[in-house]
Amino acid sequence: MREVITLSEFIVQSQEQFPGATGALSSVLRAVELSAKLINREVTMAGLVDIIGTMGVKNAYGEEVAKLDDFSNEIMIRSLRNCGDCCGVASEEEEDIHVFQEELCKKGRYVVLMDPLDGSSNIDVNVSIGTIFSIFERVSPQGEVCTHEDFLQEGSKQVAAGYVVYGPSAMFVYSAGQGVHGFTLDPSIGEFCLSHQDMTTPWQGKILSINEGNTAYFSEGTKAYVNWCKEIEKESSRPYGCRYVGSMIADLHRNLIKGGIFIYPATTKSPAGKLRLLYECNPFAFLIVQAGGLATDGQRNLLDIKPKELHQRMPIFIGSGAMVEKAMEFLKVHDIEKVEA
Ligand code: AHM
Ligand code: MG
Repeated sequence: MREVITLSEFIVQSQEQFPGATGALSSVLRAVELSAKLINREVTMAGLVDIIGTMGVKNAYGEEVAKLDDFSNEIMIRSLRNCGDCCGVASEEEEDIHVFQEELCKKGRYVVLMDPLDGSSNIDVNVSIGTIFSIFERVSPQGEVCTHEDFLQEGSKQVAAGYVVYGPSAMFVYSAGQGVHGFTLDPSIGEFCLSHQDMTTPWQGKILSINEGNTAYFSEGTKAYVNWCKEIEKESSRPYGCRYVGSMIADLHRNLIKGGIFIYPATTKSPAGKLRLLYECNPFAFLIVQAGGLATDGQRNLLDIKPKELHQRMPIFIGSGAMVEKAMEFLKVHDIEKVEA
């Protein structure tokens, strides 16, 4: 008798808990799972074949698109189109939304927002990268093509979100609003198997993840918090350890398990921060809050922010609740109250 539960089995079993569920969300999740397996295969092979490198094409922000980014984007779009329950996709790699015109897709109930391969600067150095996804129920009528409004919804309205980390093992971590669950790919059977059920993050952690090289561009509040994290105070385990891979998925995956805070703040160079609200901040905010942590832009809950545009950037303070609250106190005293005084 086998003990293993695969991701596909888990998705179907979870669906049973929602009376009246049609299986449409399960079908979208399985499309993401299939894409993840295909992307993982390419990422694993990247060191062996000539797929590494850039195509010389720029994405919506003028950044060079690496070949694997492009491949991952195509794979995700194709799988989501084929599943028939998704009516459109927004991707970090594309300027505008992908509206699926097929009759079957028009009947689809869900839209997917994604960063098909995040951390792309780490691809050619064989460091963990990953796929991030966020699923919303459309607000436009089923049977018609999807609209921008379907994608510009507050993060709190996500029905599911997750990420896949392509690391020493590939892992698929997701939440459909009933806890966070992690599945590790068993390459011998080609299935993601339940390895981390009901993941929770410690309320107080010991890890600080921030690109400290940008200190000169930080606000006074961010600088003061980072300095406080480095002070000695035994009762609260300070100084905290600094860990920063530069792949959001790797940094947040580690912090989710071990406890810690990940910060990509507003800087004088990028006043809205670097990371995208829809493709990076919202899905992680949904997951971390589900795991018992907090996610803010320094002042507001990230999940309450109504997006204005597809590629909107947002500062992010996310992770162990006590650490996020402390960082917000510093921002309040040094940035907000000082400016107002
Ligand atoms: P990308 O979407 O172009 O890959 O950029 C996002 C990545 C995140 O994974 C990571 O947290 C961040 O950029 C690192 O940025 P920096 O190198 O400025 O610290
Ligand atoms: Mg990204």
